[in-house]
Amino acid sequence: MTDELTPTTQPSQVSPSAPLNRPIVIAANRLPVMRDDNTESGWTASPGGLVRALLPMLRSSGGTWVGWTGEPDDNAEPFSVDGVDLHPVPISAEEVLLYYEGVSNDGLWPLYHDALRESTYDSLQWNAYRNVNERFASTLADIAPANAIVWIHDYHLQLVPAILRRLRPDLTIGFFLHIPFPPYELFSRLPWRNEIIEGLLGCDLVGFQRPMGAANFAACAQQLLEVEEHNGVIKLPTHHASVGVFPISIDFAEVEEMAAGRATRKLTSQIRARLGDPEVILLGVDRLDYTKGIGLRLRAFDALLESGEIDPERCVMVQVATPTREAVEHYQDERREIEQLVGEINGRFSRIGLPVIHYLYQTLSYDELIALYRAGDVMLVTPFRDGMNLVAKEYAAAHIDGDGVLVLSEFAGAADELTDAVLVNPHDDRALQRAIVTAVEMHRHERRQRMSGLRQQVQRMDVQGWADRFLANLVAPNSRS
Ligand code: GDG
Repeated sequence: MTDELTPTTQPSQVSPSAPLNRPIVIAANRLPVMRDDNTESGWTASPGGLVRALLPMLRSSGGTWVGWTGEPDDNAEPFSVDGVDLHPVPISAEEVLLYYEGVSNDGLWPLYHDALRESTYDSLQWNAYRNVNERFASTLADIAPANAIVWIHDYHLQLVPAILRRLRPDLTIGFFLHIPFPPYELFSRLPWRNEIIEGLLGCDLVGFQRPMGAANFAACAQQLLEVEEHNGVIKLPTHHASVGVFPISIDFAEVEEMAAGRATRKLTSQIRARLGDPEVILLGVDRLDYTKGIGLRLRAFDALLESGEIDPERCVMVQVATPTREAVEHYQDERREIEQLVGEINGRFSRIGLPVIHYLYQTLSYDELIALYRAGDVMLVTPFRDGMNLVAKEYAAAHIDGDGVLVLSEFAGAADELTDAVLVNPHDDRALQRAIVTAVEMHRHERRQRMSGLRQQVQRMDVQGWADRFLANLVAPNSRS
């Protein structure tokens, strides 16, 4: 990377100021709601900081969220939840296979995460991806009020910005990529590489989690389309596209408040008791995804039990692996491998009534998750590659007792900010084992000092600040003139 890219190598600095006073329209593959028979509308807001940060903004700006309901061939009419207008985009069962499971999750996902699995490039799938992107763009063009701000999210919708700009040049268009953007050497494998870059350059502002993602994108644009990037701005005949860094975060206050509740405290004690009151609880919480490094972590734990560096009478591990993308073959393989490993390790090191690994292939309630974070003495976040990793930030926010150690992969976006974690290269098996032992044996004084640093950082840079900074940069004059 050259120094010319410096403006994109630090989180963007324009600070939020006055409210935007312009309608905002959000587009993401999924609507921020799930079906709930106990509510009048039949829907309830999905859990998660992103939804909580964006919904109030939409409510006050009179904006809309455009996305898929998650059910194939669902022709749901526009509806409202908690005062926010939602506009469904229908996706057929065939498109789910081709656009969602195919291009998005079997093609782009592995490639953008350093090609950890073989990616599929199929022109039939790509046609479906393009069609769905065109449908999103024309829906946005139909419903966005004049001069609105449109904020598009993630790798499923990378063609939308350019199509939308052609249809509605009056709009201000931003895009945020939640996952890493790969280096040119990997990205250039894609048969549709130019189309994706052209799609994203339809934006006024393209945002990334880490400086490297922004720099990779700018380099790909320069190499593939021969555009000039200067000070984080790419000048195009129709407009200027800015490139910036906006590390996403969580709702710190909400997690902290939940962690402090009496019910959580009770549940945390129950969890510890049910685990046999061990001295140290090691915890992993991930979607069961091959990027998250669950297998590496289990193998490191296995090696430490084998060598005697970790005593199964003192330490237990809890691994929550949330079901995800179960129709994609790579995910079925990953699940089989992890479950075999858990079985082997438990077979050798458990005692009757006291498994050494407690494995849950389940989605827990958020309350249970927060209680589990509180119970965890050592949190293991060891992805091979991750855009940010919100679990790392949630763990710090939940540790209101000021104790607990985070072991964090250098390859997670969170590693840029959470420098008080025990940072590790998870590809180095011995280094990962050493990091786990360091965390387990760490002196209380050091644990508290590091946890205080982690909590301050997450509190200072929460999800509301992230959304405000992105929007402030999107409407800032220097991003478009
Ligand atoms: C993508 C990027 C980036 C997990 N298990 C349960 C549960 N969760 C929640 C966690 C957390 C979220 O899911 C996972 O977020 P991550 O950031 O760790 O990972 P991805 O899903 O891969 O997200 C990632 C993120 O987008 C945001 O930009 O950080 O890098 O890959 O919030 O709490 N929630 C509940 N039960 C579970 O069992 N309720």
